[in-house]
Amino acid sequence: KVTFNWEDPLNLESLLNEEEKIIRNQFRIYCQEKLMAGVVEANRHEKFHNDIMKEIGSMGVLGCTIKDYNCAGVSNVAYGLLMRELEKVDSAYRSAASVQSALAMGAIYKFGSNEQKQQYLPIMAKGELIGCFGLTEPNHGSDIAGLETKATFDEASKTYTLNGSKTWITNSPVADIIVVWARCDDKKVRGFLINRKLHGNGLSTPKIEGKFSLRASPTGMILLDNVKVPEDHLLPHVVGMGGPFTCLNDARYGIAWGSLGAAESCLIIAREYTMERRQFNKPLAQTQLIQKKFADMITEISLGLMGCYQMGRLKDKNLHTSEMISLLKRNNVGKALEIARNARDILGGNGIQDEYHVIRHMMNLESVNTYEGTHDIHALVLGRAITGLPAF
Ligand code: TGC
Ligand code: FAD
Repeated sequence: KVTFNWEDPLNLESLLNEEEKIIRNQFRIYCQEKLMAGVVEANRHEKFHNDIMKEIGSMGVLGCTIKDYNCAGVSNVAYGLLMRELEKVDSAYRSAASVQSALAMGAIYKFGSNEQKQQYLPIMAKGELIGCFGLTEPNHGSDIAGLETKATFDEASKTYTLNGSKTWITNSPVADIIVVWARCDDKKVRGFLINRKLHGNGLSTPKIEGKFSLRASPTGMILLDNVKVPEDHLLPHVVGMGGPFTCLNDARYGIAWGSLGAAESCLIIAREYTMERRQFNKPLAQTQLIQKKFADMITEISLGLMGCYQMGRLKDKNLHTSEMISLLKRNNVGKALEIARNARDILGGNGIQDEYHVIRHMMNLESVNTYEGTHDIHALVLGRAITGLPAF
């Protein structure tokens, strides 16, 4: 007899292959036993342990869709399942993994030379070198095509000199390999790899203080004051904004899965809470308003996950478009944020206490809704696709 499982209403499990289930189940144990144990302290005291990158690297999670270079080469659905497990714990850990995998390793894999790939990808996959991705600038967030950071080439020394500033950069304070997108003398945008050990003169990456969101991973600036980068650290195989945007597609896809992981955690916590908590002589769970909220939550989560699954299979066959990813990133993060806010409300006063986790997810999702293209910017991407008229 087929029974309804509220934790997997549309039976996503039946669509996964054995390899995807095994990868997901092994990683779930690490996330729930190891990462969960430290997350409240990490969030409370803004602690990021570099060892976490090594641990998740040793499990094959970093750059896991990349074939070769000691990466796992798993399906896009497996990658999504891993991001979901990470974000069930905290969006900051998924963020760190997204940036390392999709943005930093992704830029090198897609646009780097063979030498750059050999030099950096295997050690980044192990989490022994941490990457970050510098695109946003103080004067250019959503309208990033106007970026002002400059790269000037000197023929005699065969070096580029980088000047400018990037802001709101995940992991920049702890990064060893800094991917920076800059405008060259011909006004075109290109990508550069700054190896902090080799090219650190003139580079600083101050942490942004006072963050109420993603506290378990550092966010900072990248300040470039005549930083010299040899020409062999230019990413040779891309020119123009298509470069960074292509990397963003992969990270946004991971966020679409991950954000629903955070939402699932909020639902589970809220459900357990209301089964125990009695008001007016009955469990809160036995009230119509609470049950309606749960019904809305499982509906949005399960529909969102189905969309992610379909997107992942299309991505494996290279049949996806960036608009599809905009649709899912926008909707899933928006729904996850709404679910977290409702779960917070359901927990009453306890909802604002970090030991109940929900407020942490809620505050994290505020960032997730903003970064990698805001909720409204993705609406405008879809609006342009529907009408043919750019309204940015
Ligand atoms: P537009 O004229 O549309 O395009 C310029 C060129 O880029 C190409 N392109 C894309 N290519 C691949 N994938 C995409 N998603 C692409 N979107 C655009 C396009 O084909 C064109 O190529 P070409 O060869 O014809 O020149 O660009 P636009 O200037 O009108 O901008 C459109 C808009 C607003 C959608 C875009 O600027 C945008 O996406 N803005 C949002 C900025 C953003 O997402 N920033 C993210 C920063 S990184 C980050 O947040 C990391 S958080 C990490 C974490 O912790 O998880
Ligand atoms: P703005 O672009 O100034 O937007 C402000 C508001 O205006 C938004 O609501 C937006 O939707 C709205 N808006 C903008 N344009 C329009 C329009 N035409 N019509 C209607 N509304 C509009 N960037 C990186 O490069 N690398 C990173 O690793 C990274 N990590 C991040 C980590 C965190 C915690 C955060 C918060 C941000 C991070 N970012 C990163 C930056 C992020 O991508 C930007 O914050 C985001 O793209 C939005 O840019 P902005 O903050 O400048 O907002």
